Amino acid sequence: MQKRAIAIHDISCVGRCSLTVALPILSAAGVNTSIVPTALLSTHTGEFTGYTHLDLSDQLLPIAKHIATLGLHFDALYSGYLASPAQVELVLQMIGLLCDSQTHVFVDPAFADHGKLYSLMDPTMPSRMRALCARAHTIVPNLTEAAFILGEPYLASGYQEAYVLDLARKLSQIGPESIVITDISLDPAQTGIAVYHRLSDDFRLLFRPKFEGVFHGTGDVFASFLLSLLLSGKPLMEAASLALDFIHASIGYTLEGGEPLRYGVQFEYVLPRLMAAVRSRE
Ligand code: PXL
Repeated sequence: MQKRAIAIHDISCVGRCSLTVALPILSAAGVNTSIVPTALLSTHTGEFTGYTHLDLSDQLLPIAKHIATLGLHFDALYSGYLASPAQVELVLQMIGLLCDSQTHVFVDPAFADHGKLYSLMDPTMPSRMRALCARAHTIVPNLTEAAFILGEPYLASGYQEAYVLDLARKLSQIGPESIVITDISLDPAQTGIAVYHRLSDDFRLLFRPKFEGVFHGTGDVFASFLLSLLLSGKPLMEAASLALDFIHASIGYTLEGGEPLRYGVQFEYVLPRLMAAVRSRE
C-alpha cells in the first residue's frame, strides 16, 4: 500500500526549505503527501531581508479538524519550522486529531542553527519544542537545537563523542526512540550526524568530507530524505547513512553550480538516487 504522510511546515516561496523541499522529496519517494502550511513567507529568514510573513495559526485547527473527518490513516506526521510557540501547542493538538497508534511522529525542531535562534524565533521556542519532541518517535535536531532543547551548553567545536552521546541519550529520555543529530564535527575536515536508538542503545557517528559554507535549508532536505527512506522500510542506521550521502551530494552539486547559497541546495539532481534507493526494497 502507498504510504501517506502529512507535512506541517511553512511555505517559503523562494529559498528551498520546509514545504518546498518536503513535498517534492517525499513525493519522489512515492509517499502520498498532504500538507498543512503554518506560515507563508516570501523567502526563508536566513540571509534575506525584507521578507513577508503571514502567520497561519488560525487555520491549523480548522484544517486538522476537517481532515480528521475524512477518516484517513497517516503513516507519518512530519512537523518542521513553526512560526511561534503557540503553533507548537496547536501541532500537539493536531497530533491528537490526525494520528493513530501506527502513525510515526517525526519532528524536525527547526528553530536554530550555529548556536543562534533563527530570526523571528521566540526565546521560549526551545522549551516548547521539548514538549513536541516528547510526543515524537523520531527527532532530527541539529547540534544547536539539541543543546537548546536540553538547556545544555552548545559547543561549536572542540567537543568529543561523549558530549554528543550524552545529548542523544538525554533527548531520548524526553520520549523519542530515534534521535538523529545533524551538524556534528569532531574534526574540522569532516561533518556528519549522530544516530541513536534508545531501545538498542545503539549509537553511531557518521561523517563525510566537510564543505565550507552555510547551507540554508539543508536540515529540511536531510530530514525529508531521512523520513522518505524510513517510510520505505529502511532501518534507521541505513536510512540515516543514505540521507547523509544524499545531502552531501546535494551540497556538492550546489557548489559546482555556483548559485548563491541563500537559494538552498540542489537536491533535485539527487532525487533519482533517492528513487532508486527506495525501489531497492522491492
Ligand atoms: O530551514 C529552516 C527554515 C524554515 N522556514 C523558514 C526559515 C528557516 C530557516 O531559516 O527561516 C521560514
